[in-house]
Amino acid sequence: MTILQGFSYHAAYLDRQQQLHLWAAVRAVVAEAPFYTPTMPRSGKPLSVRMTNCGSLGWMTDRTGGYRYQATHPITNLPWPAIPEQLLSIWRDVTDCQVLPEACLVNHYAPGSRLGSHVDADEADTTAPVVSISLGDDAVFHVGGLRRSDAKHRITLHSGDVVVLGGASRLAYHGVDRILPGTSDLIEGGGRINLTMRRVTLPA
Ligand code: MD6
Ligand code: FE
Repeated sequence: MTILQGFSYHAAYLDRQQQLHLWAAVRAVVAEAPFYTPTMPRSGKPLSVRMTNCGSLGWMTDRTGGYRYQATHPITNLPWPAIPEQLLSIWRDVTDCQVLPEACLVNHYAPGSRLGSHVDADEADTTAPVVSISLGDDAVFHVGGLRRSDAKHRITLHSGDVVVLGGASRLAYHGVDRILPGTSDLIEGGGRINLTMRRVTLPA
C-alpha cells in the first residue's frame, strides 16, 4: 500500500546525545506543567495516556469542556511553558512551514497505554503539518487514510524517530496500538514520551 502524500518518516533523526538533551528539556517542561490524566468528552472516561503541553496553546480534553486548545494548564492554571528551542529547530528542519508551531502536546505512555485511531482536527489551520517526536520505549504506530476503515500501515517508532503528517496525510487516521516495554533505557522507569507540535490558529 502507499501512504498518503505528505507523510514522512525520519528514522533515527536524533542521536543518543540529542535524545538526552531533549529529554532534559521535557523534564523541565514537566516540572513546571505536571502530567495530568485527560478524560473523554461527556463520558469522563480517563485516557490511558497522561498529558501536558508547552507552547502558547495546549491541547486538552475533559468531561465538561471536550477537546480544545487553551492557554493554561488545567490544574496549575498557569500558562504552558515555552516550546524548547531544540523542538523549534526540528520543526524548521523537517517542514517548509513559514510559521512556528503554537502548541506542543506531550504524551506519556506507560506500558499498556494506547491511543485509539484518530484524526488531529481541533486546529483551525489544518494546512500546516504536525511533527511528532518519539523518546523512550518503542511504539507500534499506525497511519491509514482519510476514512477510519482505510488500510493501515504500521511502523515501530523508536526513540529519536520523527514523523511528519503534512499535505494530504495531515487529516489521516493514526494512532498507537501498543508500547513495547523495556526497549529503551532513555527514560528512567521506562515508558514512552511523544511530542507533537502543531500550528493551531490561521495566519492573520
Ligand atoms: C504518538 N501521535 O505517536 C501519537 N498526531 O504517540 C499522534 O497522535 C500524532 O504522531 C499527529 C501527527 C503525528 C502523530
Ligand atoms: Fe494525533
